[in-house]
This record gives sequence, C-alpha cells and structure tokens, in this order.
Amino acid sequence: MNTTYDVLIIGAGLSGMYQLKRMRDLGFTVHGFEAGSDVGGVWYWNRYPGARFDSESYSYGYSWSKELLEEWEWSEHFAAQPETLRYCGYVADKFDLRRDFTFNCRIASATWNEATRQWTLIAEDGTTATGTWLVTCLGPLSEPTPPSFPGRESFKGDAFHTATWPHHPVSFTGKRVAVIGTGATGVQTITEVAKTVGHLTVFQRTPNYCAPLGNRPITPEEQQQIKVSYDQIFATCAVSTGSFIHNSDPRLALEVSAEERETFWEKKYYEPGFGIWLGNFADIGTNAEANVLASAYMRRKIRERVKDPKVAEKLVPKNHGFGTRRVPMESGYYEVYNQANVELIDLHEEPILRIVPQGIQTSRRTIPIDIIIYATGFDAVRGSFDRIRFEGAGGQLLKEAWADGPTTLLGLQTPGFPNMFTIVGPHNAAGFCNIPRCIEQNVDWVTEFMIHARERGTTRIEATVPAAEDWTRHVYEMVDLTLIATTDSWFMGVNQNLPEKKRTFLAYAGGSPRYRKKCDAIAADGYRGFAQS
Ligand code: N01
Repeated sequence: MNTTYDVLIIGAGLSGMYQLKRMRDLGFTVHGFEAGSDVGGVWYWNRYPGARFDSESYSYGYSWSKELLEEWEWSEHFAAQPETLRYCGYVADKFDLRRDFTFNCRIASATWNEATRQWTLIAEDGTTATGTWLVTCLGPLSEPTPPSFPGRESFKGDAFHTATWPHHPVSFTGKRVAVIGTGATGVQTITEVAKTVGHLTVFQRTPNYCAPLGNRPITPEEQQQIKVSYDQIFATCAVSTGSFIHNSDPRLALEVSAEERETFWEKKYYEPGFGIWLGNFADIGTNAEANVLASAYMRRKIRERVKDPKVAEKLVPKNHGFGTRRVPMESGYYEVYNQANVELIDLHEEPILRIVPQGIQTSRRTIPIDIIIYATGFDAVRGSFDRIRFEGAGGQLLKEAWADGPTTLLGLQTPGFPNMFTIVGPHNAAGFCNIPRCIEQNVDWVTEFMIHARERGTTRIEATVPAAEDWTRHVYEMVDLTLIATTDSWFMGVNQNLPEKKRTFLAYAGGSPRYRKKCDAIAADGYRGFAQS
C-alpha cells in the first residue's frame, strides 16, 4: 500500500467525507483515517436514546450533489440519529468514499518534517502515512468527558457515556436508571428513557432553557416541496447568522410593546426548531436588558409545564440568560418531571459523593441504580486535538501552543503548524453553525487554497503570527459584543471535569456570513496572512 499522499485526512465524519471527495475529484492523492469502524463521525458515536437533529433535516444534508438531494428523502423534519447515520453511509456508498479511508485506526501522532515539507501520521496500531497537506476533520465534540466520581469503576450495573453508546439496543424497561447531565444530550436522553423506564433519577447541576422541537413526519407533499426548494433553503441558510433557516428578527425586544413581545414569543416558542433562539428579537443575545425579558418568558414556560412548583423551581435557570448557552431542543422534556417514576436531584442541594457498586451515593443517601448514563459532555473543540500529539515546526506541540487559548487564522490554521488545516477548528464560524453548511464552506475554502498552491508549485503554507493574532483579537471582539461570554459553557471552553483547561472562547460569534466574507477577502488577496513558499 502506498503510504505517501498529497493529502492526509483525519476523521470520516461529514467534514472528512466531503474533504476526501473534493481532493479525489481534483486528482490529489488522498487518504483518510478514522477511529470508528465506519463513516458518520458524531452520528457514528452518539447512538444514545433520543439522539436527533436540532437542525431541520432538509437544511442539514450536503448541498453539493443535486443527485443526492433528489434521491435522499428525510422521513422527519428533525431526523433521528439512525437515519442520519444511514444518510452518511448512503453518501459513502454513492461516491465510493470508503475505499480511501482506513477505519478502526486512531491516529496517535502527527509530526511535521521541515526538510521534506510533509506530515507523518502514526496510528495507535502502528499504521503510518505521509502527506504534504494535513486536514483535520475531528469534529468539535468528539472527546467525551465522563466525570471522575470516586468509585466509578466499582459500579456493578451498566454505565455508558452518551457519546460512546453501545451498538446494541439497551432496554430500560423495569430498570432503575440515572442520567447525569442536562445539556442538549441529557435532555434528549432523559425524554426518551422516561418513556419506558422503571424509575429514572436525573442529576442536574445547571438547568438550561429548553424549547420545543416541534418534530413531525415529512408528508409526501412536503417532500415534493422540499425537493424543489433546495436552492432557496440553502440561500436562506447562507445569509443567516448560524446558517440555519432561522435568522433573527430585525425588531428589538426593547422597542416593541410588552403585548407584541408576548405574541411574538408565543409564536416562536411553538414554532419548530431554533426559531425561539436564533429567530428571536435582534437584541436578546446582545443586550442584557432585552435578555432579562426573554429569560423571564422562558422561565414562565417552564413553570407552566411542570406541575410541582418545587420541581419547576429546580428546572428554572437562574445563573445565566436565555440563549447564552446552547438551547436544548425537546419533545416533552419538562412533562417527564410530572411522571411519578421520575426524580430530579439538584446537585447543588444534594451532591454526588461517589459511585458505589449498587448505585450512586449522594450527600443524603445511596440510590440503587441499574444503569448510569453519563450525559456529561465533551472536551469541546480542543479535546480531539489534544488527544493527538501534533508536533509542528521546530518541535512545537499544538497542545502547548494552545494551552492559554488557541491563536488561529480563520480557525483554519495555527502558526507553527504549516500545511495543516483545521476544518471546524477553534475560532471558526463552524462552531456556531448548522454545521454541514459551514463544513462545506471550510472544505471548499481549503480546497481552493490547495489548488492555488498546486498551480504555483507552493509546498508550504503557514499562517503568520501577526495575521493569526489579528484574527484571534477579532474573534474575542466579536464574542464580547454578545452575552455568550457572561456565562460558562462549552463555547467558552469550560468543562468542570477539566479544571486544568483555561476558559477561552472556542467558536466565532460574528456569524457565518461575516466569516465567509472574511475568508473570501483573504483568498482574493492572494491568501493574505499566510506565508507561502
Ligand atoms: O454536553 P454539555 P451535551 N457532575 O456540555 C453536566 C451538541 N448536541 O453532550 O452545565 C454533574 O452541553 C453539565 O453540567 P454543567 C450541542 O452543540 C447537539 O449535552 O456543567 N453534572 C451539563 O448539564 C450541545 O451543546 C445535538 O453544570 C455534570 C451536562 O453534563 C453539545 O452537543 C444533540 C458533570 C453536559 O452538557 C454538547 O451537549 C445533543 C459532573 N461532573 C448535543 N460534568 C443535536 O443537535 C458535566 N455535567 C443533534
């Protein structure tokens, strides 16, 4: 097997698959490596109960093949994980992508050789490959973080992190189940598990503002309509801040009457998808006073839906404003707490002390449990990079270079790591995006840059320090215009299971249209800010 390529790719999720296809179509020799046994990335790993899109299905699929758009039919407005994984497999079959991936192959190190201007990858099983360009397609949420409760290993029942869910079905019927974590994943898991569980105990540290997803099957008429509307759907996504079909309302919450606000919010709350978050008044994400009003509305909805006022109070977020963290979308989440067989534990009142063989010991009691589900999130964005030993020019390690927060140019390159492109890397608009839309932009931009290099005989591309510092400053300026930095979340690089990680903003809050414009301007200017030789 030839182990030297023009392009090496790590990851066979939506980014890796598209990057591989583009490279191959353009005649680059390319090979990809994937830790899982098949394509799909986040959809391959996250098989937890209730996993499904928060993006409208038809706005999520790849846009680059008319044939694919014509052939594939989503069954629901917000498709469930098994269907999305099937979609990834369908794409891989249709474009014969698997033949250029090595599966079950976890890359352990990537080392830059200045003399040959090449990267060498070494996998945990000893597989090696060398290439001129390295494109990381690791996904922002690929490194799960189970909490380090003492006694975790002593547990005699089944325990799963949602992101490494087993490939076989798990039954909850008659079982005593614990779910730890109430982020977007926990909310989906809890709602699904509650349908069949014997008894469910939910351990919540920080409540979130959750909103109805409004999922339902796509009717045949809608299917026809979707097929003829794809150009319009993608055009809508292209001009919206997060590349969703929802974009903020031009009106300001503070400028309209209380009555108008209420009517608008009632409409948005019950509308399918992220409308209540991303299609809200333009100022709720930037103006603290407007945010207080929106937060009060969302709190009221929680209190209306949960029968026991004491339980409702636990579910009401108090330490952050609506939309400053990711809004979990739900399908009956709050009503779960009206079930007699569901208990909510507020970890601030009753912390977990340790896991014991028979269950979970809190400060007040030992709760017998058969299955523990850790919905405890990820070492976001940086985690999947930290896991691989990236050694750049002069022996510099990426983990060390990013220790105080990444410095990147467009979230696509880091000084000191030539020829390495980070699709959905830190400081990239893709972190805050209906992600395939931004993945396509990232991949296309990087691909164009490689074509540019090939035409000019360039074999080394490296973001310069001043350009990367400028971009990084801009990233912080943009987030400071919003309320996101006022609270802790994975956007802010905060995961309390990783106290050693420095709090630093990991996405780009200026919106995907602005990001795309900046990328295009840099390209039009001969890839300004990138040293090329
Ligand atoms: O992870 P999270 P997630 N003890 O970090 C709690 C995407 N997504 O997997 O908030 C007790 O948001 C933690 O508590 P706190 C989406 O972008 C997409 O839910 O730190 N609790 C929190 O409640 C999302 O934002 C979709 O106080 C502990 C939870 O675990 C991202 O994935 C679906 C704990 C972690 O929440 C991540 O979501 C699902 C501990 N030691 C997710 N450690 C779709 O659109 C952590 N927690 C399809």
